Amino acid sequence: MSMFKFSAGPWNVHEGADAFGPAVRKTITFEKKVEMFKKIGLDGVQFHDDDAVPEINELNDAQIRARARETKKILDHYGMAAEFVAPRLWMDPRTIDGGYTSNNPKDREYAMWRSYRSIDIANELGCDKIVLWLAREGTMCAESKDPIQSVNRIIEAINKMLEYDKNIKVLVETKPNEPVDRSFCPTIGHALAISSATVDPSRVGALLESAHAILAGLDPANEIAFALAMGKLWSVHLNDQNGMKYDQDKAFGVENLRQAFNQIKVLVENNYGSNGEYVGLDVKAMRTQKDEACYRHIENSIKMVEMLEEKVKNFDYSYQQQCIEARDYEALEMYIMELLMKG
Ligand code: XUL
Ligand code: MN
Repeated sequence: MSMFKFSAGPWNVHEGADAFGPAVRKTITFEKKVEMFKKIGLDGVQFHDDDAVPEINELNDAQIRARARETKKILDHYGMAAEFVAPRLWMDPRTIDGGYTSNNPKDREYAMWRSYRSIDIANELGCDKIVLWLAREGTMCAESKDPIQSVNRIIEAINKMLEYDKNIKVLVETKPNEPVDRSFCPTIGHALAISSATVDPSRVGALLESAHAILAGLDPANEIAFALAMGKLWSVHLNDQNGMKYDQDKAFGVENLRQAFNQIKVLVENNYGSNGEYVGLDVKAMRTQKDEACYRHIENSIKMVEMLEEKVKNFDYSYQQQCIEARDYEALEMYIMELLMKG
C-alpha cells in the first residue's frame, strides 16, 4: 500500500496515433476512463481545460462553468478528485507562435482568455492548482522572439492569473524542448526564478516531470530535491525516458531503476504528499498495446512506485552512514545495486 495519492490525465489513455501513423485503439469516453482510473487505484484526475470542457472555444464563460459542473458530477460519482487544470495553449491556430510569448498581441490575449477560463474550471472542479506546461513559450528560430521580453511576458501572464483569483496556485511544469527547440523555462531552477519575480511567489511553485528533466540532461531526483528544498514541489509527473530524444513518457522506472529509486527515496524522506500533493503519472501506452490492455502502463507505474517505496523502507541508513564515514562510495553504490536487484 502506497503512502501517496496518485493521479493521471485522460490523455494518458489514448488511441495511439503518433507523428508517423494514425490511431490504433478505440476511443474511450471520459466517464469510462474515470471509472477505470478509480478501479486501478488512482485518486485524482489531471485536466487540460478542454478535457474538462470539450469545445471550450465555442462556449461563453457561463456555458464553460456549466459544462465544468457536468464533469464534476462524473468525478463525484466515482469518488475522484480533480488535481489541476492546465490551459492547452499549443493546439489552436492562435497559439502557433506560443501563447503568452506570441509575437501577436491578439494571440497573447487569447492565451489569457484560456488561462482565466482554466481558473474558472478549476473552481468548478474544486481544485486550486493551475499547471502551466509552457509548450510553445520558446522558439523554433532563436531570433524570432526577444528572450528577455519573453521571460517578462510569462511573469506578466502569471501575475494576471494570480490577480484574477486570490486563491489559485500556479505550478510551472518545466521542459527544455519539444515542441519548441529552445524553451524560455527549461528547468526547475528557471521556474523558481520566475516564481520569485511574480507578485505573489507564495502561490507559484513547480511540477517536475521525470522525462523532462532527463531531456534537459538533468537527474530528475535532484530536480525534485531542488524544488523540495525551496518548498515548491507541488506536483510531479513520474515517468521514464531513454536518453535525450523525443519525449517518451514511458512507464515510471522502466528505463533507469536507480534513478527511479532516488526519486521515490527523496519523495518519501521528505514526506511528499503531506500537504495533499499527488504523485501524478504522465505516462503513455506503447502504440503496440491492444485495447484491452491500454491501462497497463499506468498500473505498472503505480506498482513501480509501490515496490520502490518498499525498497526505501528497507534502506539501511546506518550502513549508508558507515560508507560515508569511510568515504567508501564504491561500497555504497554496490549496496544500492544489491538492494535493487535482490528480491
Ligand atoms: C507534455 C506534458 C503535458 C503536461 C500537461 O510534455 O507533460 O502533458 O503534463 O499539460
Ligand atoms: Mn507532464
